Amino acid sequence: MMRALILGGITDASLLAAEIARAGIDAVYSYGGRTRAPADQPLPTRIGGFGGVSGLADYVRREGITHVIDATHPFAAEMSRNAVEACAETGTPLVALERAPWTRGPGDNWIEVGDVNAAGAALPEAPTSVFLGIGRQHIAPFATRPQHTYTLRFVDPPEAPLPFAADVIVSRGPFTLDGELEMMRRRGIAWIVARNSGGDGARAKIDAARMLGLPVIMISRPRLPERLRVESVTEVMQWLDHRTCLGA
Ligand code: 3Y8
Ligand code: NAP
Repeated sequence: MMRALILGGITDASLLAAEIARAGIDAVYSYGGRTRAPADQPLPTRIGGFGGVSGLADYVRREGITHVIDATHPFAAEMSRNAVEACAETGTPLVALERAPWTRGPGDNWIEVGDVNAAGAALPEAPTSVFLGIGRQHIAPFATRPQHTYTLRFVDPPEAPLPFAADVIVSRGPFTLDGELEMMRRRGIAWIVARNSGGDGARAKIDAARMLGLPVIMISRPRLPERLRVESVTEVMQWLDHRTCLGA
């Protein structure tokens, strides 16, 4: 009897959960517990870590999970690595639902860097106004460049003092082009730092930067282990059908 575990946390995972619920497939949706009030899902939902690879393997065995879909954000690298290891250990079929990265288009002024430390180093020395569209967890490297005026955007209000002076917008997205243009103009933003998340929910800042002729420091995705990867909910549903036909 099929029972799927969705490692979720982003829009695509919510779209998948809706499709799985509509198909009447027995499944559990899992959040990491990063935000105070994550969006409701049409499936039984668990919140919080599993306890590393062994914790996830134990969960899979205990809960009789027969299929795992890693629908986490492309930068949720530790969760994705743990899923590959735990599924190998338990012999559980795994597929990753991972949207394509954004690609530079005509008019895009991108400086592509490998990680958030390199992103800080790519900023100019002279004081300027920077929008950090990279959330809350990985902003420490910018503390070594306090000469800039920073605008941050978090899902929830900051609980601890920030590592550097900054203005915080609290908003969970998805974001609109008009909203991003208005924010950047009003704040006189001259540089944008972004992660190459892909998808539509955070793309508006990239389009706004192009329209305003602003440079974007684009952090490329972490390398993930080899695993079966699809880019659409439809392909995940076909994979589930196929596995069921095989009686897997
Ligand atoms: C908890 C689930 C929806 C889902 C919204 C998408 C869109 C906005 C792109 C910017 C970039 C950022 C951030 C972002 C994106 C959507 C989508 C997407 C980027 C929620 C959610 C959870 C999280 C966790 C949160 C991180 C943070 C990252 C903000 C829910 C809203 C910056 C990633 O405070 C914290 O600890 C937040 C942590 C991981 C990155 C970071 O390191 O701070 N997402 N985001 C998930 C969980 O607990 O398992 O609360 O409902 C989901 C969404 N995040 O349609 O409503 O692409 O799907 N989320 C990045 O790309 O750099 C925002 O502001 O422009
Ligand atoms: P991460 O660094 O890859 O994972 C760190 C640990 O958090 C994992 O080892 C696991 O703990 C726990 N975890 C992460 N995602 C989980 C999930 N969906 N269900 C249960 N436990 C989870 O993760 P992250 O980058 O902080 O992302 C956390 C969540 O936010 C994910 O759901 C992700 O999809 C979502 N999100 C992340 C980003 C981003 O920029 N990283 C953007 C949007 C949404 P244990 O080891 O204890 O199991």
